[in-house]
Amino acid sequence: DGSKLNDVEEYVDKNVDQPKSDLWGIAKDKNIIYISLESVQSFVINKKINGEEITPFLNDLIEDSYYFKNFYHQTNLGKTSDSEFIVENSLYPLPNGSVFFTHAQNDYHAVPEIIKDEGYYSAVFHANNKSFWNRDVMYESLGYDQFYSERFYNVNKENTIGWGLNDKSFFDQSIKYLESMPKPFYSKFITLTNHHPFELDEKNANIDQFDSNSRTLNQYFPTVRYTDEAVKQFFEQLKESGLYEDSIIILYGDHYGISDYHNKAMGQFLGKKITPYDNIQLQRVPLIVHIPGNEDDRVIDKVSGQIDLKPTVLNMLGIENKNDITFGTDLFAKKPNDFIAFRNGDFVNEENVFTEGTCYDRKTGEEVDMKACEPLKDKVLEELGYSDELIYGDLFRFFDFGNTPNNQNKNK
Ligand code: GP9
Ligand code: MN
Repeated sequence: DGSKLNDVEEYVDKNVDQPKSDLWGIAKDKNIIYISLESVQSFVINKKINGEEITPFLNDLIEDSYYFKNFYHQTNLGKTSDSEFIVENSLYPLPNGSVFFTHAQNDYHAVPEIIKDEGYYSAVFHANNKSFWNRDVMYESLGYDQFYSERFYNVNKENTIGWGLNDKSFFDQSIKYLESMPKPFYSKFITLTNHHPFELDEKNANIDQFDSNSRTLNQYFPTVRYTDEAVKQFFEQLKESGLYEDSIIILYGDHYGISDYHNKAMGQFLGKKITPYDNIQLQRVPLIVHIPGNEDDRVIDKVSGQIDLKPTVLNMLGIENKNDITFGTDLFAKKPNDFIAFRNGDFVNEENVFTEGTCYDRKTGEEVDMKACEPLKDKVLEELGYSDELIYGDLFRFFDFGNTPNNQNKNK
């Protein structure tokens, strides 16, 4: 009922600030191109293997972009689908199962729906079966106009790696759809090649494997490199097609690729013993915001997470979205985030990392008195609970967004 919604609104009004940043409106009427980098974690950025950069293109791109080096994925069992859910809604994923499966018929107030009223066309590109993660159903609820799934691609033995169509062919075959789309558009490309178990034939592997007792970690580096090369090729094609200048390109890692099961090998690669603190720090994934022609490029070290992308993008587009419920805040706004919450109640803020019941100093990784983490512990659980209530109760049904008169899944 509506009274529960009041509680959530009250909490968000009190606790989630929505300041405007200097970048307000910088993307006005531009295309948005999201690239979801399958299983890419930040620990590969600016790192080498046998003298070779793992991600030479991303490393270069970072020099010419905003790079958030303390950006965390916040996904749970829904993996890629959770990352999509968080990014589009600025809500948390569910504690058990993928919300893409369990609550696909809910009312949402996702970015594709909000920007439809500003004349934006929206599409997802992902060369997997459309019903994987129940995407075909969920994308309608999120307000997407078009889903270029596997059936829009020519997939054969030659262009298949691991789970399906390789990333290079995926981008190559996508560009014609992108060119013919109504402008401005809001688009999302979901890569696939760098997926567990990170299989890659020798002729496509352009850097060495790592040498450890973990086959998974060993194979990870050449497939990450493959995706890096595919993204490089995509940027070239965007430039050739003339779309590049009018677009803002946002790349992010969807979730970890290497689980803590491989900590011994990971410790060998990083040259240290992996502690619970390190396990949290390994949940960092790259976030690169590339604005063609922008000279204000820098590395931003504030603590941030996937939950912040929706308000960030809406602010960049210059869209007033006052009447909404989001748990994240604009990444470019001055005020630092209070905290980044993980689904199990662990959290990170500027000072501390809290995990496995222990409080750490975020900068040094040293254990500190629990007093430092105590005040946020309950607040994080409270916030996760409010997000869950919204989803379980389908509370957006009762919400008056005010600024969007026709927000009822217009693409249905
Ligand atoms: C499947 C792709 C990978 O379509 O998104 O899914 P994941 O296993 O990473 O959730
Ligand atoms: Mn994934």
